[in-house]
Amino acid sequence: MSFAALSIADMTILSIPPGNPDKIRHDWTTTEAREIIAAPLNDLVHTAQTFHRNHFDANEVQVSTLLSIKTGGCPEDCSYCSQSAHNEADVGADKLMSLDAVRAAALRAKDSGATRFCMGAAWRGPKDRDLDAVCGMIAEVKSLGLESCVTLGMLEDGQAERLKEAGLDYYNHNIDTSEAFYDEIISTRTFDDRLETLARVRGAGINVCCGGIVGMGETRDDRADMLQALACLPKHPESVPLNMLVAVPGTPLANIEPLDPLELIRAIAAARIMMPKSMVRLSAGRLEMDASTQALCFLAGANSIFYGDALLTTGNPAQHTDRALFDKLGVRPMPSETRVAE
Ligand code: SAM
Ligand code: DTB
Ligand code: SF4
Repeated sequence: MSFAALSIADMTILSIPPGNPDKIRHDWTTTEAREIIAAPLNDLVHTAQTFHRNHFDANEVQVSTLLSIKTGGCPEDCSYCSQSAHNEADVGADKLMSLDAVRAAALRAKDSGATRFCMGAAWRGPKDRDLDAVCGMIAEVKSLGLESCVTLGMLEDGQAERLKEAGLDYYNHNIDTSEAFYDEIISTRTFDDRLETLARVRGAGINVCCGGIVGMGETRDDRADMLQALACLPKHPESVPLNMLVAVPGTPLANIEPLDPLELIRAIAAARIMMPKSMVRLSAGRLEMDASTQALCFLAGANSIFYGDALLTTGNPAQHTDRALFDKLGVRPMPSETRVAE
């Protein structure tokens, strides 16, 4: 398939009302994905923006706030991560946060305009007693009228069902990179382990938030292959976070050469074309990006961000900076709503 053919096909599809399931494909080939991500940038961004407008208000961006409820001391060896006990980053190992502290943080997030509250824990997977505590946190977040999301690592049988029962809206579990590059980044689990947890989350009827990281030394083809894997899941993830690596001192990737931001923009545009109804989140790495790069990310189809001064262990733009960015771009926060991709 040539990219030109994709654009022509899209013109036909555009006359179909938005939401037409015919447009949602789960049979992308890696050849197609690699052609799309490498297309001339103007064609790529134009097509992505056209797809974007078919399903979304192009001036709305969903706003999530992130909280690390259990920081550091993680047994996994993810080479990008400050929280791995295998790495030398300057992050201690904390205990699970109290329910009161979580409630207070969720209230602050709500007051500042976030619609989704995401809680992250540095675990390989939750123990059952940890899960009880997290279920209490989810119920609390829901009672404030916020959407809830957690990322707790790999799940065992029955754990996803318990989270669903507690009212969980989204589970974040990233495939992080292509299957071929996976072993270069993590050795304590496999790509298939991640897919297994994603299937458990789906099976329990929880929305899936799944994406990855760019800038870890992978090739453009690896980025295309990662997106192809996401777009060929039985159902597209409702939310696709694309993180630009935050190179943390003390991690094996600390001194890696920064990736050209245009490569992130290409990845976002390809994600938008291949998973047109998913929310694509411009996630980690915004602190290092200028307003023009972020504007291009939105033009390429990103429509969600993390809002608040911190991510998990690293920084994020100050809230007043993001409000100024939204004003400058004429972007509005997206009203709360749980979207369902296909
Ligand atoms: N421990 C759980 C897990 O790995 O699934 C949840 C927390 S983990 C920090 C969530 C995701 O954050 C990772 O899968 C990775 O995609 C992203 N992430 C972690 N450190 C990052 C970094 N330094 N730069 C960019 N993204 C990062
Ligand atoms: C995701 O894809 N990005 C978020 C969230 N899911 C949990 C985490 C970004 C972490 C960035 C590095 C840090 O702050 O430690
Ligand atoms: Fe642990 Fe998650 Fe960090 Fe990997 S990414 S070391 S699993 S907290």
